[in-house]
Amino acid sequence: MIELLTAATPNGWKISIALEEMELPYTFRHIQLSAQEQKQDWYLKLNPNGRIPTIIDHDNDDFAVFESGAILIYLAEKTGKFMAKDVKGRSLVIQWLMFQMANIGPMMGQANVFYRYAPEKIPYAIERYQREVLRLFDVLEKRLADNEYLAGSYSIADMATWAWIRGYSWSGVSIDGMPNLKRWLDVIGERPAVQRGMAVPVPPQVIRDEKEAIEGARKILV
Ligand SMILES: N[C@@H](CCC(=O)N[C@@H](CS)C(=O)NCC(=O)O)C(=O)O
Repeated sequence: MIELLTAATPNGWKISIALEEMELPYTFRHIQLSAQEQKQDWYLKLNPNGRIPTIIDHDNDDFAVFESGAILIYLAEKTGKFMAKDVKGRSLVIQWLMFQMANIGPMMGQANVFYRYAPEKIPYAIERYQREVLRLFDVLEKRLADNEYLAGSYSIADMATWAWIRGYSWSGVSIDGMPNLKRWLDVIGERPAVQRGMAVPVPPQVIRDEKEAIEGARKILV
């Protein structure tokens, strides 16, 4: 059985979505980020970066995996699902997964920090990160104009990217004028496994009280 250590954030949802899509049995443990549970010694032994998500594969010598992109690749290779097996197809999935890991997540994360959480509003920082987020969205929009999904078939790259893009309004940007991105967001959002994954560890609507979300995020920003 896989154990998922997670919280209700985009990087956490990627993995619960993937576990649901892959129909892998799993248990989950909610890590209380605002209580800094992710910085405790027992957790750092599993994830030296002190962030969620982490998985422990109890069917594979209690093997722990951290970094959400690495977890997705591990699960795809374990199940043989949602990642092509030929060299080029596999590379395409990894390219778009890396694009999410290195760009979409970090830039939307910074846009959220400066637009939503920072007690002091710094227009230069807000504009810089929102502009970069929109540039990245345009890369996706162009890719999705000719492709139903990012890497051909629906893959772990879509799961990882979708979990972030769905929160575009939280970053203070709009996807108006991006019909392909909107189509892709809607199609993936309708998948029953995605909806089940989004309810782990708590359904998004439960935590979408804006004030509570901002206070929680401020507690972990250093
Ligand atoms: N690159 C990491 C990023 C993980 C990450 O930033 N997780 C956030 C939640 S989305 C977190 O645990 N924050 C708590 C903290 O910074 O202490 C991954 O993809 O796994």
